[in-house]
Amino acid sequence: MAYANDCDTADPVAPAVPVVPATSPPVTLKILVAGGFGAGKTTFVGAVSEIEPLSTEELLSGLSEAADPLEGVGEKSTTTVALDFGRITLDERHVLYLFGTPGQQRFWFLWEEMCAGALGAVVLADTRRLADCFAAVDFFERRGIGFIVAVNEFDDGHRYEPEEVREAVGLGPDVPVVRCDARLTSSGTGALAALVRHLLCMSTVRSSSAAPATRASSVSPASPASASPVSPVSPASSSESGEPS
Ligand SMILES: Nc1nc2c(ncn2[C@@H]2O[C@H](COP(=O)(O)OP(=O)(O)OP(=O)(O)O)[C@@H](O)[C@H]2O)c(=O)[nH]1
Ligand SMILES: [Mg+2]
Repeated sequence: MAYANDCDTADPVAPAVPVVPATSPPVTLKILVAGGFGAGKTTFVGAVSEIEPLSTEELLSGLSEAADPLEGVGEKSTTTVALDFGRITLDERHVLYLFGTPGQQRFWFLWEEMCAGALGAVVLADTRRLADCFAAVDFFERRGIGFIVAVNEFDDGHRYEPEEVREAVGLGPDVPVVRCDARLTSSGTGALAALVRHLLCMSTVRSSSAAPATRASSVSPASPASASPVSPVSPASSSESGEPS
């Protein structure tokens, strides 16, 4: 039987989407969970990970308290000194790797390496110390890495409307702000789903704005190259104080 349209997938002999051999390794997707000191990053990764998460918790010392005051997170006794790592298998072809960043300022130098190849990030905000998420927001904005802000609502924290948080943090209208409880798997996966929707939306906008530039460059090879939608890490990095460099 002849088909009038190549996109017709009814032909079982010639599927429109190539079948990937089942033996090839799954595609791995990297997502960061960032935010200020004690915002709930380790808790978040632990709640959504299907494996026992790798965490690098150490007891807080008096010295670290001098650098990162415990005001607002007084119940905390440990901190992440390197990273948290978790995994979510989406399907047999796609696996999500979650990397939780360390929150204390003295470990921010690790963020640069951790963000290499990251698809996007969840920035956890603790409304008791909202300003602590500014550094993470700046970090991802400067590198063009898509992120959402997930407001982790602690029991003793004030409940703000998402739009109030957007205004206080100075987020653009496109950045989603969601509420979450980092202790709950369903809440964490909801935040991750919001991030993936945002990344898909960003990628659609980038491809449609890149299309005319591609056409122009086919006419004139000297036209400036359009930004690559698949390269989330821009070469620019900040050396300003108060932010991971
Ligand atoms: N009530 C409440 N407690 C939470 C929530 N999320 C985290 N916690 C608690 O807050 C404390 C700090 O959480 P962590 O997950 O260690 O925070 P973190 O961001 O990884 O901390 P650092 O790595 O030190 O920056 C822990 O005792 C958690 O149990 C939440 O949504 N609600
Ligand atoms: Mg932690």
